[in-house]
Amino acid sequence: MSKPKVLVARAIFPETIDRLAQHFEVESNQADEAWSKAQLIGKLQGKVGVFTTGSERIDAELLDACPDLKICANMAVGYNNFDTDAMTAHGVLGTNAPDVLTETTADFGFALLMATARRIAESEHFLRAGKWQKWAYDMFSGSDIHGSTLGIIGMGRIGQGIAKRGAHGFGMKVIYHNRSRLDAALEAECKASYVGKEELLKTADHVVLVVPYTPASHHTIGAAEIALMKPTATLINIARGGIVDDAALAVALRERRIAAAGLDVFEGEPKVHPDLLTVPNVVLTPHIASATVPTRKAMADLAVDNLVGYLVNGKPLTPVNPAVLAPK
Ligand code: 8YV
Repeated sequence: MSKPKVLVARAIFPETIDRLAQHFEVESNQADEAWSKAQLIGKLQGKVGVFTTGSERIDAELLDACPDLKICANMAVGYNNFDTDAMTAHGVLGTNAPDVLTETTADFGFALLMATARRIAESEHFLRAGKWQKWAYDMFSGSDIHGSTLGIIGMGRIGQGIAKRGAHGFGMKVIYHNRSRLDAALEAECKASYVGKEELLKTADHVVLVVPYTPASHHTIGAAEIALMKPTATLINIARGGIVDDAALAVALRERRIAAAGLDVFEGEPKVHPDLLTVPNVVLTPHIASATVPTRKAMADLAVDNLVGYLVNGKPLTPVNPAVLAPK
């Protein structure tokens, strides 16, 4: 009997392809070619499953053109590349890769916060450029992490990981804002207090964004929100491009309305707003918050488990539109 056909849209660990090949006829993209939407649609003909990363947009146009498709397995916890309503309407399941990246991503959020507040990247560029001629009392003075107030917007699993690191490791006072309040036991575990968004922006020394991207969270932070922040504050975005108005942030950084920002995600990435590239008080990284080898392997494994789970055993592990699974 011939095996079901699946497509892997981006280059991935060879062992991921090997695992898939045990169950499926696999077409891969180990050359990591940039496929246009039309090319992706062409490759998906006859495929029942696709292994995606956050970069492939799965929408009604693609689904209309790919009638064989049954499942899109994202190697990412975020799935704003999926039009889940259109997928559900087409009977196509989406899965994501939660949990396996929580601690790694929280580590990175904290690293970016430290690098930003303590001006690590900016001072390293200064040193590499041969500008370090003498010590000075105020050279690259930043702001403290320990004992300061950490404001987290988006208190899901990654937000909670950052809260615990701040409260337990650095004695920070942690405040958070979220669509819904955590239960008392979780708040106690994270040593975090719930506040309104405005209060958070006004009182936090460091604001970390960890909300999923949806039309409602678009520009959660724009000029008006930045204006509420302390002039000494830092802003960290490890969530998604589009959560911050990057153009407004660049202006605020240039005018020193806040002290600094650390960004791992960008509107329209991999393009970066040109004004962000020219302001010194921002740390820029290319969407690497989950990038450790064990975590990326675990994310790829979970995407494979979802493809096998659904297409072979009828039981996906982490569906994002479970309505597709409901008995008709
Ligand atoms: C991924 C991420 O590496 O999981 C997510 O939502 O943002 C990252 O961990 C990226 O989306 C590529 O799949």
